[in-house]
Order: sequence, then C-alpha cells, then structure tokens
Amino acid sequence: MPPSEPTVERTVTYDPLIEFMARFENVKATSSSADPFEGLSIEDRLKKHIVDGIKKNLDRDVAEALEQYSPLDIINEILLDGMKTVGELFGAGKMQLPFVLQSAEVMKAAVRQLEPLMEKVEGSEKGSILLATVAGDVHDIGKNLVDIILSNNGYRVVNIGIKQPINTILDEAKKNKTQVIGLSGLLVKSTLIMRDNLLEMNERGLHGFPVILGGAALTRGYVEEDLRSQYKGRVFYAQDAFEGLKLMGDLCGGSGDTPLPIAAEAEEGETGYQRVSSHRVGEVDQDLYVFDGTKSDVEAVATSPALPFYGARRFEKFDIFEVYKYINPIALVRGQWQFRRPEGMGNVEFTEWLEAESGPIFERLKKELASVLKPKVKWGYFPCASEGNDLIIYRDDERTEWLRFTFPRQRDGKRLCLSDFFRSKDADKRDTVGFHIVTVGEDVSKVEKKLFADGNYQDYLFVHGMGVETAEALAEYWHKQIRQEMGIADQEPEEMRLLFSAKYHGARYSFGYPACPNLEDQAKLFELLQPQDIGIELSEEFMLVPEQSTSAIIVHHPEAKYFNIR
Ligand code: B1M
Repeated sequence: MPPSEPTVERTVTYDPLIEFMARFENVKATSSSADPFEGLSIEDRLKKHIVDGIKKNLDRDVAEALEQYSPLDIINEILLDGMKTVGELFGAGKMQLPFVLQSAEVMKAAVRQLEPLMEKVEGSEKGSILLATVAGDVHDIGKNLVDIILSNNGYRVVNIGIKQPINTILDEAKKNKTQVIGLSGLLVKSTLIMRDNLLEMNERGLHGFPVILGGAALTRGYVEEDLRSQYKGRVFYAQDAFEGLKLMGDLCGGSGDTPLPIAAEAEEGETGYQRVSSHRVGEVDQDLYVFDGTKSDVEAVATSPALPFYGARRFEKFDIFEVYKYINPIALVRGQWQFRRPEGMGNVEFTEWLEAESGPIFERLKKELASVLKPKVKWGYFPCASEGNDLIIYRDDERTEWLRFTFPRQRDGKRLCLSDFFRSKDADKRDTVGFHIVTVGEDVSKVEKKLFADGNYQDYLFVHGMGVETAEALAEYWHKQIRQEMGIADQEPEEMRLLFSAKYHGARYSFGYPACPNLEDQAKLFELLQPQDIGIELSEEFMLVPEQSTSAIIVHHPEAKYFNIR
C-alpha cells in the first residue's frame, strides 16, 4: 500500500516529525524514584493509579479501599471517576491514546480484583453495546479499541468479532439484550454493507436499536445524512473511540439524556431523521471504466525495462532488522500508535518528546518481535500492453493474452489512467510490468490476540502497529529491490523520508486504492503470483490472509505518481 493517503501530487512539507524520523533510534526511557502517591487519600491514590496508568501497588490500595467501600462503589465512585478524567484529558488533547490504554489496563486489573467480591447487580452497568466488524471486513483493531474504552468506562460490551453477517449481529444483540449496536468497517464496501444492514433492520422492525458506525471509509455526511434518511431508527457516526463513548453516554443516559430501555423491550423504534443528501461513498462510476478514446498526455516510454525474469519467484530469507529500517516512523507513531502533539508544545520540544516516548518502545518491540514477524515475498514480471483503459498481461510468448486489468480513468483534468503508463498493444514491442505481494505471517496476530485477551491493551496497540507497519516496510523494501532488478534505480532518494514520499522512479499501486480501486483485482494478482506457497490466501471478500499482508502492481514509467479518480 502506498505510504500515506494518495493525492494527485505528493509533496514533502516541513514537519517536526521529519526531524524526529532522523533521530528515531537510540533513545532511553527516563525514570523517577520519588513516590507520587505519598500523602494522598485512598480515593486520590486510586484515581492516580487510573489517571497515571500505574499498576504498582494497585492491589494493595484496592484492598485498603475495601475497608471503607463496597466493591461496586469503588468502581462507580472512584475508578470510573478516574476514567472520566482520562477521557477529558484525551478530549482536551492532553493525553495520548497509548496512555489512555495504560489507564484502561489499570482499570481492568482493578475490576478483576473486585469482581469476585461482587454479586452481579442488575443495572450496575452504564449501558450496553453489541460490537462487530461487518461482513467481509477483517479489520479488528478499531473495534477493539472501542471495546477497551467502553468496557473500561462502565459499559457492557459484547464484542462478536470480525466478518459478522447481520443475522448474527441481530441475534447476538437480542440474546445479550444490548441497548445499542456498534458496527465497524474500514473497507469502502463496508459502508455499503452497513447501509444494507440498516435497511434489513428496518425491514425486520428492529430499528429500536440505535446504531453507532465507525471506520475509515465512512464520512460523517454519509452516516448523518444519507444513512439517517434511510434508517427508521437512530444512527450516529463515531470518528474515534471517544466519540463512541460520548454517544453511549448520550444514548444510555450516562450524561443526562433519557436512558434507553434495553433493546428487547424496544423493538419498535422511532422514525429517524429525514435529511437527504446526494453524497455517495464507495461507488466508482462505471463510465470511468469505459474508454471513450480520450487518453491522458502520458506517453509510454520509448525504452522499457527488459523482463528481469518471466513469472513469479519467492524470497523468505530476510534479516528482519534490515526490514525494520524501512518502517515509516510517522505511520507507526502517529498513524498506528496515535501519539499526538501535546497542547502548547513547540516543534523542537515535540520532536524530543516523541523520541523519548516512542523510541524505547520501538527498540524493545524490534527485538521482541524479531522471531514473531516472518517476512515473505512473492514477486514477478510479465510482458504487458495497454488497450484503452485495459492493461493486458501476456504469457511468455508475449502474444497470448493471459488476463487483463481494467482501470478507471479520471473524468477530467489530466484524464489519467494506469494503463496509459504502458506501451500500446499496437506498438512493436511489449512493455514490462511487475507485481509483488508481501506478508509478515500470521504469528503476530496470535500475539495480538493474547495481549488483548489478557488486558495488555497498550502493548496490543503497539504490537499491532509494529505488525502492520512491518508489512508495509517490507513492501517498501521489496519495491526498492524491484527497481534495482528492473534497472530503474536511477532516482533513489538518499533520505528515508523521501523514500516514504515515493520520490523515486516509478510507483507501486495497491489494488483498493484510488487509481486501481477494484479489490477484486487481487484475484488476478493471485493468478499471476500464486502466493499460497508463502502462506497468503485470498478470502471470499478479496481480503488477504494473514492480515499483515499487502500487494501492488509496480509501474516503471517515470511519470507514474499517485492520483485520485473523480
Ligand atoms: Co490498508 N486499506 N490495505 N493496510 N489501510 C485501508 C483500510 C484503506 C481505506 C486505505 C485507502 O484506500 N485510503 C483501503 C481500503 C479501501 C477499500 O476498501 N477499497 C486499504 C487497502 C486497499 C488495503 C489493501 C487491500 C491494499 C493491498 O494490499 N492491495 C491491503 C489489504 C490487507 C488485507 O487484505 N489483509 C491493505 C493492507 C494494509 C496494511 C497491512 C499495510 C496496513 C494494516 C491493515 C490492517 O489494519 N489490517 C494497512 C493500513 C495501515 C491501512 C490504513 C492506512 C490505516 C488502518 C488503520 O490501521 N487504522 C487504512 C486507511 C485509513 O484508515 N485511513 C487502510 C488505525 C485504526 C485504529 O483505526 O480501524 O479506523 P480504525 O478505527 C478507529 C476509528 O475508525 C474509529 O475508532 C477507532 C479508534 O480510534 N472506529 C469506530 C472504528 N470502528 C468504530 C466503531 C465505533 C466507533 C468508532 O462504534 C461502533
């Protein structure tokens, strides 16, 4: 996948994080020896455990609190108050997600200590939600972060996992008597599945469930205008886990609004909002694929690289520490670990701070995951030619058509289409195209699962981030090998930040991204590369399994850059 969101032209602008990238390694954590709990009341000590995410002596302080308070009061009056402060600090930009997760870990540990001492009291929860990633979508982490934040803020969460069909979602919501349904999904297709789910709920008269939707491909407008106009119940968009928490507060009465009855008693929902919008998510017009004879100004290059070899090969003997060098620290630290600039912090200070916070974590995980991450690559080269919006792939005789990809064309502007970067079918010689698919294997998912189940939330986030960004790093690393093999390594950037900004000869485009949005094209890539022998399978919904895998078509044309299709 390209290193960041695709834009027509990629530009490198100054960012304190760029400075940070250069200094990412060799940072040591600092520690202080003073006892921060000294002189505090038991209530303040417990809150401090939560807010500062300190587990040391938590069991001792919980035991002391039990001399004065019931277990339920400790949770509701003291610990949740601490979590409320955590939420407020996060909302005000004064606390980072990894520390929120650390607080949630402490909360979970305290609740684990108290739970055996409590009778389950009906109504002791602030509210309840069924969480699922929708059918066909394998993305887990976003939904699990929502789970962590909600369950450690007093809500009952029934998390039924990924790829969940609407029947299971509704059955489980009814069986578990949850008040709200929360759906997650990162794929464009998931936005359509969410719509179908809501329509199905209308049809079954189950619009009594308010629904919260979240995930990257959604927009607030799509949910709060389009979907609201279609769902007879109430539907909300949550940009992140904390918006989910706020919505749950509103919906379940936690912040003063009228509480919801449990869904089983509320099957008849109210009529929803009637706002209409023409905004559409997840649909690429068919006519973008129809070639009307008007091409872009891109001219296929006169000399194209000779095929380094024909067909697919595999490589598995990686030094993982070499691959780590290609991890984009911004994608890891800001994208995955979600470290943000603390309020009021200047550029230089921010760079130092990020280094001190994330450097040691990165160094630790590089070592800890060295035997867990198992990089494997399958790649290959094929003769090809363009015909309108199509890219034709030939057998090794260079005449027999094997398969063809059809790409969309920009409707206006430069009218770019991926196929334009290749020689025409009518030219006297064939062009060359590369493909690759990479994975770091499935073991890292197992580690993640265990961390999540054990309540080690902060490491769960960190390890997940390392896993996916190492997969991305491997793609970056291998693309460089491919440029060398193709003989187009003539514009190699000297600095990694320029590599991450794709400042090299040619480009790699991942299916599912704007220039080649059809995820179904993964099936053709599978036909060409046969990556099953490195352990990558294609799910029915065209997702790669293991999750930490990515693929691309490699274009050698010097003008090939990322572009959007409109
Ligand atoms: Co890729 N990827 N990726 N990817 N990836 C997306 C999802 C994509 C949207 C990028 C894009 O086009 N701009 C795009 C899908 C578009 C589509 O459907 N066509 C895409 C693609 C195409 C692909 C591949 C198919 C590319 C390829 O190889 N051909 C490939 C598929 C992999 C597979 O099949 N296994 C692929 C690969 C990868 C990596 C492995 C390199 C890596 C990890 C993927 C993974 O996580 N499994 C990756 C990444 C990192 C991304 C992006 C950049 C980031 C995803 C992420 O980790 N987010 C993503 C684009 C994006 O999101 N901007 C993209 C962090 C995570 C914590 O956030 O899950 O959104 P998220 O959850 C948030 C909020 O959304 C919200 O709260 C959470 C916490 O704050 N939220 C809720 C979520 N659910 C909620 C529910 C709620 C409330 C809030 O209440 C119910």
